[in-house]
Amino acid sequence: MRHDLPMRPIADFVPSSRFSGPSRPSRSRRRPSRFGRTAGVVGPATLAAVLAFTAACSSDAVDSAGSGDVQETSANSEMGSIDGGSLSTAGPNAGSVGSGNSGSADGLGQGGAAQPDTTGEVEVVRELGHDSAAFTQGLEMRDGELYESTGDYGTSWVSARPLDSGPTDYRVKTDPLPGREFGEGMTITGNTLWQLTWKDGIAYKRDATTLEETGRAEYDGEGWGLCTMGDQLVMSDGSNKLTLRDPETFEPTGEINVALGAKGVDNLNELDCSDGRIYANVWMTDRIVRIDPSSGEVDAQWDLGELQQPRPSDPDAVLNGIAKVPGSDTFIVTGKLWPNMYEVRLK
Ligand SMILES: [Ca+2]
Repeated sequence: MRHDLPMRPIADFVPSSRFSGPSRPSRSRRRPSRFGRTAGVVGPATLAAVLAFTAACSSDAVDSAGSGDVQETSANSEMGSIDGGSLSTAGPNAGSVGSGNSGSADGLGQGGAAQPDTTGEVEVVRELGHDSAAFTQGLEMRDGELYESTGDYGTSWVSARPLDSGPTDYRVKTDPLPGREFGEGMTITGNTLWQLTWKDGIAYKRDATTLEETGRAEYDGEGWGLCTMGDQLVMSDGSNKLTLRDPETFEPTGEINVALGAKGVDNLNELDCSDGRIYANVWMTDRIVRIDPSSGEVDAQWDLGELQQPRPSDPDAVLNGIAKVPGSDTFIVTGKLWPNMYEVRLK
């Protein structure tokens, strides 16, 4: 199945009426308090991580998003603008984001910076089944298998199954976390899988094949999304700040503050690190943004509001879950409690 979704203004996919009722289930997450930072990258380790990530991705850099209408800026040219890891909003596009006069109709500026009110094209390649009991918090692919972490109290597990298997034909699925813990995003680095918790401050370290627990780490603040960027982990906490972490110890090593133009992009949730970029679901919207890790700038964004319609009635059943399909130019995307996943190209 294939159909192309029309572009529409971003104003059309800010939280819709189905999310704005007077009461929201208690398990829903509340808006965090940390807002308002502008784009930037902090810390020398950040620079090293970005450079390593860019190098690691150079072989297939921007192979998907760089096609079609998307006009990429050379990551290397932006790397050159970072000076000793200090806060950077430099780069050739600084100041152009949101200026309203440098963008093209595809949602990107001439230099690769997104315009606030336009989006890229979403091409749906095919529809797949998804476990509608999965409160999706993390999605990632490795060796042809789809790994998923889920949330909510009592239903926070991690699973793995072949991508083309039935939606509940799991090769392995863990027991739920203790009922007081709320699972969040996950990522695989080497043979380790890290699983976050929302407010519990615990990152579970698991064998990536068996999903057996092999250790734990503690962290401050909330855990939302996670992905692996070269030799660093990238973690979201619901604000516009992404924290870089050591993949062995989980210790923080740097930060990326994400903005579109001069405005911080809050509620960054599930993440995918690929193509030299960080992709993020924006919680409670149908929006995926693409972040340049060297600057924190959103350089493209997409509206996935046409997927999984009609949506499940549960107000928590929002878009969440993005995983690059290795070796391809497509992503698997889904939502919490959705009966379907979609393989898409984000152009
Ligand atoms: Ca992911």
